Amino acid sequence: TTTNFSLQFNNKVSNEIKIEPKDWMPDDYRKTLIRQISQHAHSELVGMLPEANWISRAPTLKRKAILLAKVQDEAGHGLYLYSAAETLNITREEMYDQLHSGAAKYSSIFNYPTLTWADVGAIGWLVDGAAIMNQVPLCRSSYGPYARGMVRICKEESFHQRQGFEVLLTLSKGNDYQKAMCQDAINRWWWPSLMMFGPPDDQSPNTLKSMEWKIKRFTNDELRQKFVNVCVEQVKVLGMTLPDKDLKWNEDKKGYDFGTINWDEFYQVLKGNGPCNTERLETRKKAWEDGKWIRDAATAYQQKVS
Ligand code: FAQ
Repeated sequence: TTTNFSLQFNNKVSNEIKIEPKDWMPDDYRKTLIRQISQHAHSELVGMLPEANWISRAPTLKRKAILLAKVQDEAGHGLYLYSAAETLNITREEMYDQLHSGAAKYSSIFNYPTLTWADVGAIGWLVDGAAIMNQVPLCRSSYGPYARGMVRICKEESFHQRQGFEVLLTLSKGNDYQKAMCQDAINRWWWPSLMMFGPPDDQSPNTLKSMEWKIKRFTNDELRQKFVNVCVEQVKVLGMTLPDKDLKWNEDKKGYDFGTINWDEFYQVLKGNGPCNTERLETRKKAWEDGKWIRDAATAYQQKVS
């Protein structure tokens, strides 16, 4: 009976036994996973666009090769995640439709523009840094295919984060113009990076249930706080500053207090009103349409050989 299945499910979750695709699971657990994993996958795909903007203008051949590899990694992450979501009984076509129609979200962060080369560094350091903070705990997610996929993704994200930091470190040792470019990129990416962790816990409708199901292991605010603590130290190595005059060590919580996040901006970006929402979605849809001929050819070939 459903009650028995439900008991088994709860037992597995509380004993840290992974839930696998063929196991019984509550409908809402499945729905939540499909929502989170597919939106994560969409973020990886759309996330390629801001940085890809600099592939043709990278300052050296070495930087170009590194950036190309990083952007390709993001495509790979998208593919692992779509595969993980497919095990929950949704097709890739359905997921793409949801992305292209605007029914599914992707991370707010990718709706900001990449104005200078330093943005490539800031994305690696801050955006990939925030992604790692959020995703390392997802390696322990209760759903097996998601948890396993996250292991490799996190290894690659660590390399991305370091390459970004190294881009900024190089700029920070450069001339006055390069230093200013580095600081400007940090200033523009800092607050949107904090928004990546999602709304504050008391305004996050999904956190409670996702924590109970061990899909999420930490709340949005907990991860945001860890990220702030790490960045405050790392920015010192760059000899730069974070654009927040309210950053202050708080001995009681053994972490840094920080200024107020502009949640109005966050919700505007979610509604489609960020600086690059339209451009990102259009680019993504065009890539999909431009690829139609190869999908058609592959399907025709498959029919011929089978
Ligand atoms: N942007 O109740 P919660 C990357 C939505 S990293 C847009 O707190 P939840 C790597 C949320 O979906 C970025 N929407 O939701 C990379 C929900 O709306 P819904 C991707 C956001 O799920 C680097 C509503 O607000 N990472 O791609 C955002 O418990 C460089 C209420 O929020 C992941 O997806 C946001 N920032 O917690 C790639 C990690 N925050 O769905 C290329 C996995 C919240 O009900 C280059 N995901 N919303 O319509 C998660 O950990 C969670 O889904 C959270 C949100 C923490 C993002």
